[in-house]
Amino acid sequence: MRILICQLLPVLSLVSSTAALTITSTNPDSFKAAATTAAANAVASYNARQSKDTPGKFDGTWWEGGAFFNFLINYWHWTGDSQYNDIITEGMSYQGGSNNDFYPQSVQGYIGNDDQEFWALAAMTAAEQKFPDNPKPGSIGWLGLAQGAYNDFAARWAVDNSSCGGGLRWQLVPTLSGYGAKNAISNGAFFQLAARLYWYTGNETYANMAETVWDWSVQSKLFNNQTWYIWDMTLISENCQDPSGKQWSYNYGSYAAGAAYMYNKTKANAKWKTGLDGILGMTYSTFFPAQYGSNTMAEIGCDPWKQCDRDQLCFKGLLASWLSTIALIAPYTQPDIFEKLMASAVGAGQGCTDTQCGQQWYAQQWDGTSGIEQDMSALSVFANALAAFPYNGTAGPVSADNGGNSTANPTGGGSSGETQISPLKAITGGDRAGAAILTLIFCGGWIAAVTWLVRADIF
Ligand SMILES: *[C@@H]1O[C@H](CO)[C@@H](O)[C@H](O)[C@H]1NC(C)=O
Ligand SMILES: *[C@@H]1O[C@H](CO)[C@@H](O)[C@H](O)[C@H]1NC(C)=O
Ligand SMILES: *[C@@H]1O[C@H](CO)[C@@H](O)[C@H](O)[C@H]1NC(C)=O
Ligand SMILES: *[C@@H]1O[C@H](CO)[C@@H](O)[C@H](O)[C@H]1NC(C)=O
Ligand SMILES: *[C@@H]1O[C@H](CO)[C@@H](O)[C@H](O)[C@H]1NC(C)=O
Ligand SMILES: CC(=O)N[C@H]1CO[C@H](CO)[C@@H](O)[C@@H]1O
Repeated sequence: MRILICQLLPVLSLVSSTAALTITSTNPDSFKAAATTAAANAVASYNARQSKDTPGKFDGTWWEGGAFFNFLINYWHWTGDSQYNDIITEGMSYQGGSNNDFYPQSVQGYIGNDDQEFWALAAMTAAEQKFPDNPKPGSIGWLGLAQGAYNDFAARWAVDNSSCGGGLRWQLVPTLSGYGAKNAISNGAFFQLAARLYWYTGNETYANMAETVWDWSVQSKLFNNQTWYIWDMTLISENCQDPSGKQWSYNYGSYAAGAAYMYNKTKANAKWKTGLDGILGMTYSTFFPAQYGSNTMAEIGCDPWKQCDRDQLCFKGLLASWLSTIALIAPYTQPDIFEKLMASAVGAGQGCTDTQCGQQWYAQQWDGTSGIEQDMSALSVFANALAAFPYNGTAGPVSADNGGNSTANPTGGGSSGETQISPLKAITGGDRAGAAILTLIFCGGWIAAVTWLVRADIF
């Protein structure tokens, strides 16, 4: 399907205008119009997928559905266009699974903690932006689904604390190479989920978990709380003291947003303010490079060479969504964040034609790449930059004591044996080959290199 999209879109572009999506930073309607176009293009790809009989499931990847719905919820929130709400509700409820924790049977052979976390974070976005709970009788509220997933992660953390003194593994399936790693996104996204559940519900259990994950991340050397450099990966075999890997924007964004929720809920506690400022500073200097004007977002680990894989193409969209929220719950960050979101949206618009968006937001023209992931990230920055308009400043996230009414389900997930997946179970499931290949790419090859033979045997 990925190949199909790549072949299809350039052909379409021949018969349609190649004009950019022009955004004027003083005109919110230009942001809305660009978001509407990018959303339509992304949804058209979604509707054309081969796995369309399974709501929410992308071809060849599962986690991206979580990011997709997160961005479509943002789109609805900021533009008021509800035309995609039914597919959002259908996909998110379906992938909630029978255990109400975004760990459906169909994906248990191949997904990692991070994959499941992106769905849980999308559910938190739904609750915080008042995206209506699924009205179908028996449906679990978005808050409840996020709580179910949280319970899984908390259970995994508890049974697995003999290595590295805590931390979530990257992968869940012992036969996948990432099972031997504890990485930044799995822990950063769990930190953020715990912080958001605390922010929404006020339940201190979530605050304690958020603090535990943050403190562990510092101890493990995943990030340094003096320089605020965030590494991608540590290995259990090295007691998580061997940080390595490239700089990725979503690692920074996941921890920064969690710190912002903690900052807001604790009424500006210094630990969270220091952490938020530190990580944001690194985020700006790393992912808004001076050579592109210091305000236009770039995934510096792959954009310059147009070498981003499908996962990496989504990271800018995630960062845009998180920055937008950070600006609303830590208002002192608004001058910096709004300037960067605006410039990034203008740049992303220049990188699109009417039918597709590229990946280099700084190129000032379409860069020749296309795919649902490029459309998704562009959609996110167009929609989430709308937060910068003054009359939108009051449209920040809501919590249970401030207008949020998503239904809780504090006992979902957590107890279904996810923590004890057997290796045998891991080799069933339709997407195993695709997942393995993506996993290898995502890992940057260095773990993969040593385990390739083992994996090749298995798959
Ligand atoms: C590990 O888990 C055990 C049992 O749940 C608990 O008693 C212990 O304090 C935990 N250790 C760490 C380092 O979290
Ligand atoms: C807080 O959340 C935890 C974890 O789900 C739960 O066990 C506990 O009962 C909750 N406390 C309150 C006061 O709701
Ligand atoms: C950094 O982490 C260490 C160890 O957890 C802690 O003692 C120190 O207070 C932290 N510093 C900052 C600036 O948060
Ligand atoms: C927390 O967020 C609200 C908006 O949701 C904002 O009005 C308030 O100032 C924030 N608190 C702090 C300490 O920044
Ligand atoms: C939440 O409030 C909205 C109105 O703001 C209402 O339409 C919806 O039914 C409520 N949802 C629940 C789960 O009570
Ligand atoms: C949620 C919200 O308030 N959205 C508004 C943001 O600004 C645009 C442009 O004026 C409005 O159309 C949206 O309704």
